[in-house]
Amino acid sequence: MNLNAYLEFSPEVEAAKAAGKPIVALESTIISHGMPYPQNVEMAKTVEQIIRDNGAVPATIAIMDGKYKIGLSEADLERLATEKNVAKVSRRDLAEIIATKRIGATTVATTMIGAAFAGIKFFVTGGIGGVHRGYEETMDVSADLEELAQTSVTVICAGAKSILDLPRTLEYLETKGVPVVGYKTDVLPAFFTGTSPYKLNTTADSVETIAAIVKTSDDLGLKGGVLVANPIPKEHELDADYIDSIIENAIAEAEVKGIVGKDITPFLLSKIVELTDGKSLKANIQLVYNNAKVGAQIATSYNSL
Ligand code: PSU
Ligand code: MN
Repeated sequence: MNLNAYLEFSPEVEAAKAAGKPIVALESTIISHGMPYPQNVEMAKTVEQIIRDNGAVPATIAIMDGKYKIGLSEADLERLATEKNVAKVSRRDLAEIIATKRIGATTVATTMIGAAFAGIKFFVTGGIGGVHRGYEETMDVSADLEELAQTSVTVICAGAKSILDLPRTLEYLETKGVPVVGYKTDVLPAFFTGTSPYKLNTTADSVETIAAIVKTSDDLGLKGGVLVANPIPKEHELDADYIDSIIENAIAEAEVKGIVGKDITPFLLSKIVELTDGKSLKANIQLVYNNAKVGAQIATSYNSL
């Protein structure tokens, strides 16, 4: 069977493709495993609208009914947010979840794969997976990093949370040849805070510069993605010491409970929301909105090159 038989485009995305409009992909694990209901659905709809307001067309991606769905309806978003047993689909799970026609939410890795299949160059999310703390013991490195190394989709994020080992995550990306471009920053943003002690090699002060980097990477035939790190807006930042101590507590609880593998990131995310009394959720939503604005602007700029 041919690849297209596995893809199902929403009418909006289909029309955007036909018209050559800029399209921005969005992931669905952030909806099913990254945020509580109903804020997750609200966030998903608003982020799509922000992308439209900034001149691009949103394509939220998920696995449903044996298809890679590129662009979801409101009913699809609601299903992802409320159904039990929505699978968290990383690269290794992809063929299984499609073949067995289960409902699956795509991570950064599998959203990149779907976007590449669909001919979409840009993808907006909150945070990527990375090298976990305690990696020396567990060898837990997110498949997101391998995907960035091999799939040519630009990912706009707010850096990575300190649930991860940030310096090792940067080293890994360097080894794999993934450019990490700080948007108006020369240090890696740490998700809830706009800064960290970790210097970046590349800074861009305009969306046009980022679009030009992506275009040049394409022209050179370099495989792999570009990672754009866009700091959370100042007014939505959390206090660094406060959030770090919350994260320490969440990690300690995960250790006591013996949570590992694909369950660790969703566990930590929901624990952090609980321990901050929802403050982390508010910050998380705002940084995604900010990424949507910048991502749509980069995609629009790229389209005009
Ligand atoms: N980080 C967040 N929110 C998220 C995720 C990560 O702040 O929702 C999700 C993304 O879908 C990411 C996945 O691709 O978790 C990484 O999971 P793992 O660490 O198991 O690779
Ligand atoms: Mn892992």
